[in-house]
Amino acid sequence: MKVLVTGIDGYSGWPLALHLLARGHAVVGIDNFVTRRRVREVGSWSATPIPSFARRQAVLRDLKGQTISFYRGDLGRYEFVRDVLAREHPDAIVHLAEQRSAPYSMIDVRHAVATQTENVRSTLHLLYAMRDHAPDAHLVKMGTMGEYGTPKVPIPEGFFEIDYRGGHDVLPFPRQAGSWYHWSKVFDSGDVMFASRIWDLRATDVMQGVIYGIRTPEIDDPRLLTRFDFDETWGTVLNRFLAQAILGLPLTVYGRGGQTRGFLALEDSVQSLTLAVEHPAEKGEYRVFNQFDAAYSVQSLAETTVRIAAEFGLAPTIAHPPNPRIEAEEHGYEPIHEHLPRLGYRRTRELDEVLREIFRDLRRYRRRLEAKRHVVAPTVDWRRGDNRGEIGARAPASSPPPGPPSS
Ligand code: USQ
Repeated sequence: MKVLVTGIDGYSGWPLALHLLARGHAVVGIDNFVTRRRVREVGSWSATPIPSFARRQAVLRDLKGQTISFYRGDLGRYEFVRDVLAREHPDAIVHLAEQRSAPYSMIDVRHAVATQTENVRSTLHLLYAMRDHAPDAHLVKMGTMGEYGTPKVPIPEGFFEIDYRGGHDVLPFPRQAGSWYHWSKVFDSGDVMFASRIWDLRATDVMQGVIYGIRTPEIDDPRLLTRFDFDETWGTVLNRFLAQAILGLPLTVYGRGGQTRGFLALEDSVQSLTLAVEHPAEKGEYRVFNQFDAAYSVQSLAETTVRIAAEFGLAPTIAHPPNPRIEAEEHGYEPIHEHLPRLGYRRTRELDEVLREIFRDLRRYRRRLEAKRHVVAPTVDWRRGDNRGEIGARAPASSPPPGPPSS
């Protein structure tokens, strides 16, 4: 198959591209490198030194003889999207190129509006370009489990049966997102569902949980590493806990720590997306996959991190700063996860094993973590309208120690 990966330079996009290539697919990529810029905007960088995309392509060619056709450009420009689809005619499009951080979207009105307009616009541009230039292609759209919130009933995969005042129907399950970012994904879901219906497109909306991890089997050389974010805005919770443990900072469990989410190792996320690509939806079908392995509370993940950290001679403590977010801190969580296992999905990575792998890798990049320790603590507060003054406010007066140039 020919697979177009938008956001190919990102945390998930790059390992996905490597995996698709390893399975014999042709890969075309798009990126505008906005994540690299925005991570710099909050004063941070990837713990892993990641080369430029051109260098990534060259390394891939030298090491594995594989090539990626790459278009640098912005999905916010319709002509660009249209031209790539008209030229490439992909069989599948994995759309990862969206602003992916909840805290970033909550910084202030500019960041909220940028998140929602960019995310919704890029998806609409892809849908229109598919309609006219790749009507048989299958869109695998990255959504989020966070669209559903934390309701007191089991969370189905997209749709549920309902009896109401004598009527019966199968309807989209209600969405109760928890940030402007998560709401942007809700709007996308509505748009993709509607476009599939009116234009007979194929689409899979992936409600993905929180990802953790640093490696996939194809990342077998340090020059092929993907980015690893750990700052308050771009790092996901478990990756942050590991960075905090190495830095000797307390693990920041927000509030009571009963917040429970579905989690997934990077490698298994790549596996799931590949399964979706290789088992396309039917024409006119809009299907929803809940994509996670297991649900954990934030507190239990902090405790697991402490246990594994001890194997590495580290003794992190757990702190409970006031929760900067507005979210339930004690709740049930029962999401359903049946579609992917039916397609052959099996969990390949155990939590403890992945944490050990991250510790081993991150210790090598300790100096890069040290250089940015001032952007690890939470500052973006959901209650405030303007958080700009807080971001990176703990920056040291002297400049940080130099590290290898990379984002
Ligand atoms: N949390 C802490 N301490 C921290 C960071 C986070 O307790 O230092 C808590 C948060 O309050 C939240 C949970 O951990 O309850 C998850 O936070 P997160 O930052 O790891 O994840 P989130 O903001 O929900 O977003 C991430 C990705 C996003 C993806 C989403 C999947 O950034 O792209 O869509 O996970 S989900 O959470 O299922 O919506």
